[in-house]
Amino acid sequence: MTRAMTSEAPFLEIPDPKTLADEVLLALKYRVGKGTTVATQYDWLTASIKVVRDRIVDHWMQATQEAYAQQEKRVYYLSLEFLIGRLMRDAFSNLGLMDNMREALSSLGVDLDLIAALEPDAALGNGGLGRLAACFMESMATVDIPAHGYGIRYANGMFRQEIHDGWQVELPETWLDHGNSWEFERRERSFEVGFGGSVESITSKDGRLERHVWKPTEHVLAVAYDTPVVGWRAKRVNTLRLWSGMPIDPILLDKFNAGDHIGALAESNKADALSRVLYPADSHKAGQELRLRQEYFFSTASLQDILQRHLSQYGDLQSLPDKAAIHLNDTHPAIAVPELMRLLMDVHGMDFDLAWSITRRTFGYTNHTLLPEALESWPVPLFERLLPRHMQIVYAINAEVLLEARASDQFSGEQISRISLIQENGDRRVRMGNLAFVGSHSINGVSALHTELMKQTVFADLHKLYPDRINNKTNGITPRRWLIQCNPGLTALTREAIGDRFMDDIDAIKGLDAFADDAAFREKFAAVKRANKVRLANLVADRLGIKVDPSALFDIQVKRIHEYKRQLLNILEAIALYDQIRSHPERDWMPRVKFFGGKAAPSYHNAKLIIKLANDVAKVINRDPAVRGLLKVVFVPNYNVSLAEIMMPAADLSEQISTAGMEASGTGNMKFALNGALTIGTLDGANVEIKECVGDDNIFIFGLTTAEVAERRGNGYNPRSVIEGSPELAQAVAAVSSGVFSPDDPERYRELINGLYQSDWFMVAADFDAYADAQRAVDAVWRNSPDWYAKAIRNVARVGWFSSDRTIRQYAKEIWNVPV
Ligand code: 26V
Repeated sequence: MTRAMTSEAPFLEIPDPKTLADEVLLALKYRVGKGTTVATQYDWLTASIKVVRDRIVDHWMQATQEAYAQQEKRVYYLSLEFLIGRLMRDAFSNLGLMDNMREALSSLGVDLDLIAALEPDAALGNGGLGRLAACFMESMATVDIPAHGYGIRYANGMFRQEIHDGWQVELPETWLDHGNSWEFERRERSFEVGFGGSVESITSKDGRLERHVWKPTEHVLAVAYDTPVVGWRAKRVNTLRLWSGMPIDPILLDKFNAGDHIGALAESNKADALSRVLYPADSHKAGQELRLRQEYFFSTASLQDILQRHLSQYGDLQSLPDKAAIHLNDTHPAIAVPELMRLLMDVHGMDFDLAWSITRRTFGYTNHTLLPEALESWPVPLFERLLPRHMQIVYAINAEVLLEARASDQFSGEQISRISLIQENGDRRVRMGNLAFVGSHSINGVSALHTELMKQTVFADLHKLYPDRINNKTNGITPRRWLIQCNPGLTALTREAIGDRFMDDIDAIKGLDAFADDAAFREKFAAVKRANKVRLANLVADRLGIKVDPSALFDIQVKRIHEYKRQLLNILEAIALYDQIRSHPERDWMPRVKFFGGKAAPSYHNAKLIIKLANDVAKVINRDPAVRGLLKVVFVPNYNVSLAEIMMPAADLSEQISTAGMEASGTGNMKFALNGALTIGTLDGANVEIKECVGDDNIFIFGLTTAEVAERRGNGYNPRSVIEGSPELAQAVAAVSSGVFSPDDPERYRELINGLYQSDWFMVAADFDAYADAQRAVDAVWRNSPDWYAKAIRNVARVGWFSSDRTIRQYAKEIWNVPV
């Protein structure tokens, strides 16, 4: 073993390929129980993961011991979603093992890329919010913060999407079929979780109320599964602890022994259900009881774990806020606020005031959406039935907050009712956003614009009451996964141009800016982009049988399908362009491929219809000889992290076209720009800040601003007159509603289009002409290839700020109060 000075990892011991090959053989024999002659590709994958995991464990133990010995403050990141993707490449790369491992495997006749492709995606999240949590875990390890992620180990993560005859079909994703080589099951680390029942009040002899005891009627066990998360150059290894539901044995045994086999099975199913499936909706009401059960299940298990760790180290819970920062990723774990109160008061005997002070000093909360339909609230009767003690505590907190609000003498009755944790009009509901807000010392938005809008809209009154709490932390992405691993070509070219410093300090990527004007460099950059496009073209040819030309402009919109993200605007523009190409064959059109990808919530009718429309439009355009290959439309099924890793590096144009004010931040926008795509986008979410960084000349901004959207909505927006006033749009809309793309069912899109005429809440019509003009401006720049690549290079050079390392350092300094 040498202390290698490879540029990949100068601080690490890098074993030579021979050593690694021997380790893989040993793992294959003793961990998998196979010899080389019978080993499947999958066995080689397992053996390789075990080898790298063993090395990670060494660093893990060290980090854990250090955190303990130094009495470091720990960060606990509570999230119902961690959209991790594959881990093997991440681990090889962060440990500096990629090259030697490739060589080691090759010496054994194994192809690293081939086995890497067999690793299932850990898809324990819906989209941006879950992927952000995964980037944060990697960044916390990288910037050396002692942190634990807490979530649920869903047996079925995000569904697998197939497209049948243009329609989305959802299939279960069984990512654990071959086991999970990364995780450690911790049967001994398990906690009881109760539901239902009643609350007993214990009084002292003289009749004073002493404490409350919750007597739940249902009990399950939360069992921990740990996955190590390794940072860049293995600086630190942190833990992602995911909970799995299990029946409590004695109950099961009792029932079984009493001959109640069905009852025993029912217990077991109930416990199982808690960690069976991820809710596949990201901004659509879940509302089901099981969802609230999942939220409580993982919140209480995590808090019990945190308190146990704290008590065993410090012996006293008063110091909790000094040694633990607990972060709520959206309102999904907001039930942790009354749960911590319950544990502190009912189990550890504190009074309300002390418990409340500790609680507020410990929690921070991030809001990820302003969409009213995604703001969580639970019906009071359901809340009360499932969590009777928490209901009492919510009322007690509410009384405290409302008292404070009234005493401040600055609120009307209506404002007070908006501050209340209980929504009183209509059915009574518990507002989880308000609960998370009042229980936290910091509430942050995820882009500058989003944070301002939070202050003006959902949290206006609470912000007035607690003016120091709302702050901004613009999102970020980890450059390890989203540049170094997914784009080795661009990484190598950048190293050649500016050296290796950017790999440790992404700010240094600024150095590329000077190369934008270097013709030779631009050509190399274009060659890298082309190779990435060829890779995507091959994938599309293999999977879909569609041939696309890598020299065409690759225009990509990949993200969840939602009306506010306006895939419909993009499709309508494709139709208009199609029409133009047919009507004006004499013009010199620039060839373009429009790629779409993304999943729709299974219950979201319009989103599923939009997927069908994209596929219907693709079918017509791709087959029409009059188009002469100048335009292709491709819907790539089952968009997930692994597909993103192929699509982001292959993009020329990044579509970020949400209705202004509706996308909290976006993080795909950052990944595309870092990989050298130019953005076409609205002034929404982090696009605003991306524009500031890359400069107005290197981005295509169009459309209404947030203020203009509000103004139009307020002043009687009339989409019909807008559609009629735009010949291109009118034509495209007429084609869709008359069945040009759905001859088998001409009525298919009638309602979707009626929605445009009647309300067009998402301002598709209002922004159409500006969008189409921006697309023609894109064509003009694309035509001048040196200019295009100069802009693309400037994008790469100028978006280092959107690294999640920067975001995490800001959280550490300004919210968590941990050193970085
Ligand atoms: C809401 C719900 C509602 C009930 C059903 C299940 C469910 C699951 C997730 C959510 C949260 C939606 C919020 C969200 O994903 N926001 C996204 O967060 C990204 C990271 O901050 C940000 O970049 C995106 O703009 C934002 O839409």
